[in-house]
Amino acid sequence: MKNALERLENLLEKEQFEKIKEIDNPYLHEFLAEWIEWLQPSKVFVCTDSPEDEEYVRWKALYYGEEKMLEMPRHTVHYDNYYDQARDKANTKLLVPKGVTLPFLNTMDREEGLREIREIMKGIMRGKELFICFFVLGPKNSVFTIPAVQLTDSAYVAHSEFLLYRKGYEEFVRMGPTRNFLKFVHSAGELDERKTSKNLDKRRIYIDLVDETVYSANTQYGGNTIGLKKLAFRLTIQRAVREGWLSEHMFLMRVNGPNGRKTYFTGAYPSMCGKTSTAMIPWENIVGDDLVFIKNLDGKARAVNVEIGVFGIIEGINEKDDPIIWKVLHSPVEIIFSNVLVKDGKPYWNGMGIPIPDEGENHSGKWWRGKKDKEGKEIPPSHKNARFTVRLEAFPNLDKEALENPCGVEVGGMIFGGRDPDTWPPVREAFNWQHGVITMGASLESETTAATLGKEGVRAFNPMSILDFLSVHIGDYIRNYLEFGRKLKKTPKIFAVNYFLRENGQWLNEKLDKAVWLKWMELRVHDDVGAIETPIGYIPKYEDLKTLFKQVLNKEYTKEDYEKQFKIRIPELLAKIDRIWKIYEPIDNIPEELFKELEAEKERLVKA
Ligand code: SPV
Ligand code: MN
Repeated sequence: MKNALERLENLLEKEQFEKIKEIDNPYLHEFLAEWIEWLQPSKVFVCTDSPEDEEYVRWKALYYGEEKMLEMPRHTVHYDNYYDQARDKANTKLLVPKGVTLPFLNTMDREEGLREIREIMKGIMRGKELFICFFVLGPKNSVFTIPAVQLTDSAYVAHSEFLLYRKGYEEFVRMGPTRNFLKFVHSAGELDERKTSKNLDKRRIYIDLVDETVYSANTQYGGNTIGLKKLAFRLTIQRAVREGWLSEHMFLMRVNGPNGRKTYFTGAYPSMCGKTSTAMIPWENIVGDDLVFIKNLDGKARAVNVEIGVFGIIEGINEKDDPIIWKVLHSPVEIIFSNVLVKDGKPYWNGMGIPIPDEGENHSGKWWRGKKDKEGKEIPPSHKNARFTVRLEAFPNLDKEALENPCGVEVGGMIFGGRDPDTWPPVREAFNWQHGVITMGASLESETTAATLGKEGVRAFNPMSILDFLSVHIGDYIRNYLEFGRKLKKTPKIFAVNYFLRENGQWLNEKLDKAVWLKWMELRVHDDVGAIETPIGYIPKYEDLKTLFKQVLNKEYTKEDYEKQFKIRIPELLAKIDRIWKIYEPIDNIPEELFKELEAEKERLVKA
């Protein structure tokens, strides 16, 4: 039997083989040889960190028709199959050894799952080109760095990754023989005439937790395919819980306090609940909008952005509310638009605040004109989950130093937020780490959105906004969180926000009010303002908010609005505690502290 390197020499053209040979890693060679033999691509391209190799991928995305050029230089559009434009939760499964049960999570017997996915992927790349790409998660040369290799036959997926992640070929060369890397194998499968995945009945996303490998087949939507994003996230959560750090679904941003003070916040919100738009508030500074690693370095919680780009929701982005994103989307930086409306080479989307064409190419087909789909549903101009992919360096408000710092930045505050119509006030602060982790993070509920396939607007339990991605037992996950805080010399303050309070069908807040909550939280991190103690934590005083509304938004803030927004909704809060209690109660292995905290909160509410 030939060794892996010899097999690769046979499988690859000379120039490509030379690139692989540079990496002295038999584990990588074995993985590559096995999968190239199995997938049977007709051509293989290996991406080093060179600009030429990246350019090759970009060009191939156009050549194979997965992307099309738009009028603005460096802008392209990509379409996914009409029924493949959000994460497919039902077909995303964690492959676990026999006997392992993970509450809430979609698991499958590992042996069986591997057999099925291998069968689906056998020869799936015949007639196609395979791209082998190397990236790292987190900054390079740091305690946070995690290397990863991606195999994909989608130049769109590879191109997206070049916008979203730091290049990692040199890192693989430097590392030499190690098993310490994550592996992703993706195939879009057979494509239709629009170059979108055709065999959706065989769409599968299988996450092998044992071998730290993710397989994704017959899908193109980024959340199902971009290996380093939500697929890697499952693997890094598992590592984090084993090793005692945090891998979270959070933005990372700088809030600018008085006298040039810089305070960093992380924020965990489910998809489509204001995460990106919070991180993009024009007068604050973004570091990242989706994923962070947080480690205890010298007793302090320090965070890095896992990524260097944004795969953001485009719906509702308009010049007034999102001036920075708006400007970036209209400048000639490299951007992939997906599932938007295109007319005469220009992209349009729902809620962009200007009149848009009533016909053109969109996510439903080559010619859309207010038609209905097979289910009789009206098709809007763009998909609700239509997205843009762009590097963070395009944003003038990027905190570049924080993005690149190998030691990350100290976290001053951690925010949890969901889409909650009737229970939580717009902002409040936890009494302490444990109170925040349990009654805010672990008790988060949010209405479902178009970011996943399925019904929208249903209140759903979503602890730490992570449930869609969790890969370990929820009890272990929460225990790790509590333990992480206990070991810190200085814990970040924990806050909860809710931008979605409604009364009689009316929003109680305007879109930019969140900018005021942020400034208040910044002041609280440094104990610069007082607060009112309530049964569920500390809430702002009216006078402080009034001043901040004036300073930040030049807006009058009435006592009447304050009272409506910040009244403590006791029956709703009690009902919520009951719901959360019932969710955790039947599960084994939930930390005792969770029930104690919930009980204490309930008592405070009953007495109030
Ligand atoms: C999200 O839905 O939370 C996203 C996009 O950030 S996805 O890659 O689909 O997860
Ligand atoms: Mn996300």
